[in-house]
Amino acid sequence: MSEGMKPAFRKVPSIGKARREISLKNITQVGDVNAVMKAFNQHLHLRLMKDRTVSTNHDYYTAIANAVRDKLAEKWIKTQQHYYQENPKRVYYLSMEFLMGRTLTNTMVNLQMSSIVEEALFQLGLDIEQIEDEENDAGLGNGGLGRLAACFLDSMATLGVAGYGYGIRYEYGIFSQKIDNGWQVEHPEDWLKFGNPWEQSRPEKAYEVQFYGRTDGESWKDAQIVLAIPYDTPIPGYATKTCNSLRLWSASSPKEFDLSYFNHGDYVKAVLDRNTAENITKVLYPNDNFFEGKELRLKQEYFMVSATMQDILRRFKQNVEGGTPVASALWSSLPDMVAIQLNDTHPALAIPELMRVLIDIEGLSWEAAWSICTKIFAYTNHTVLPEALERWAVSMIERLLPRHMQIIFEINHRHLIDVTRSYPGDVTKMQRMSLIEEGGEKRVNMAHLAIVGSHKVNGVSAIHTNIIKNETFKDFCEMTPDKFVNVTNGITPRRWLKLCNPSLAELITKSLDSEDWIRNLSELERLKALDNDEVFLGKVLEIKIANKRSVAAYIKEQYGIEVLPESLFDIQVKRIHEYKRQLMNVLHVVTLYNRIKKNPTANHVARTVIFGGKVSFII
Ligand code: D6G
Repeated sequence: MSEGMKPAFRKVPSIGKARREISLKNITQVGDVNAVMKAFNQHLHLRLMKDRTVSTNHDYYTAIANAVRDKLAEKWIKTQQHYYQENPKRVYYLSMEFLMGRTLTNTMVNLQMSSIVEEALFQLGLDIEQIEDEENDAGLGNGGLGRLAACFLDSMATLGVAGYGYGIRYEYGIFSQKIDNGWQVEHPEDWLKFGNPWEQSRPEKAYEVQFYGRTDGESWKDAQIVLAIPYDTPIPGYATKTCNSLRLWSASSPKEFDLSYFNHGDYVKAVLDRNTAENITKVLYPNDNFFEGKELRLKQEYFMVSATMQDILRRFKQNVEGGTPVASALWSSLPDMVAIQLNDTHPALAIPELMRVLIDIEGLSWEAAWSICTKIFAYTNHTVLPEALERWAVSMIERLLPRHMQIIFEINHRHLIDVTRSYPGDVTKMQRMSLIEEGGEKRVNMAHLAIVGSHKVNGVSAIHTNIIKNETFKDFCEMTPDKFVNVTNGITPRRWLKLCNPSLAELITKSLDSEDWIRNLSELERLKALDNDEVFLGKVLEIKIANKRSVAAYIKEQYGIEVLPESLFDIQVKRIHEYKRQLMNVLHVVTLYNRIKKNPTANHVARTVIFGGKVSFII
């Protein structure tokens, strides 16, 4: 029996003492605990068709995940029904990455059922922490950009905003890292191998996405078709009825994919070739802050954008006219009903795609379509590193998306007329502000496209926004200063405080005599009043040392290294990248070491320096 197969029967109290104490305090309804136990047993028996003698830890995880998921179903259906009835303005967050991590514990927190589930598993004699460990991370992102997307979803649901995440259901997310003889070795992470209890496929809502072909005047002809199948994940808000959706697309080939082989009788080859289409959503590009310029990545971007825009417009039509064709006057109300946030330029093809649909399919004039477009889109810039900025070769876009290339040229033509009007005769400014970079291989500057097609552009911290305003996009900011704003990135305190550090969360709630901080983090300001309170500070230190002991035990178990829990933990965990200055950090460690060597008897603070991170190799 392999390690992973060891049954999670509890020998000692299975959860940390502090965690169980918190659990027990919070349980008010014994009936709720019994109901969870019953649901767990039902899923084990009826869904997995197993009993306790043959079940693996993963089976227990699947059973409890399904029991928790059951609690979401009603909220999810009701929220979505409510959106159809009330028709609020929808906020769409388009992102090529969603770094969701694990869902079970997060769902338990947001549904306020952690204590009940923990107690139910305890009474069933199961080790909850071992079972939680069975869940694979949904690692559909590289770092900050993808985690920001995940945190925004949690916040929108908690605030009751009708928000939707749209992205790609990669079969392989970020690689798993092994260190072999000091070198990183990447392994594919098959996160869907045992199924994903949190997703619900909706094959009835599949769309066709077109690639290649040619333009005939202003229409797109002879394109190849790939199907986009939606998979929905519920996004419950914290302590609210709201449950929003994350919709991720998976590529599938249509029945008639590559008809030529079928027609020539090569049935097996025809079936095998379906993989070409299905490869589109196979793997996440593991680049953090680096533009690779591969055709498959461009396909991924357009695939996500095309399916998403069709879905957004379908929902709009369903709401305004019960699904029947929308009169052209009604299209002008689209910006009142739809806001689309572009997480970096990765989904920026949504701009020419919306233009194409409104003009070529819905019959709107260029002017009407452009006015709608620029009211709907907003663009978040994440980086000013030149090597990270997307600049797709015109020749590649022309081949893959011929009609979009025509539209981008037209957007640029009209944009440059505006530039000339503002700065007559300034040719170098026109060159700098063009969407098309000349000189060498012609390229589309996707940031310029995103800026021109949006009504707001934001940086992600005050300092970053100042750089994009004064340096990176200076010309654009001078021409349209009101477009540029700062929106400092944040994190959800539900996952990153309440869930990660339950003891500290409890102390905060007790000290403030309120749980309001869980929804409104600025409430933490009230802790300032305790900055000299010996009792409070003593408790904070106690919690901190207990947590550091857990980390020390983990490090011992994983790496066989003993660290001093009493030492200062100096931790840098992020993608290994030149601009993140891990090297500078190492030099600092060397400096500290030299200081100790020089003066060993001085009063040095013991320090444990911890690095964590993955490297992406670009070939
Ligand atoms: C989620 C929950 C499901 C609901 C669906 C609506 O999958 O109950 O029917 O969303 O999706 P749209 O019609 O808004 O795309």
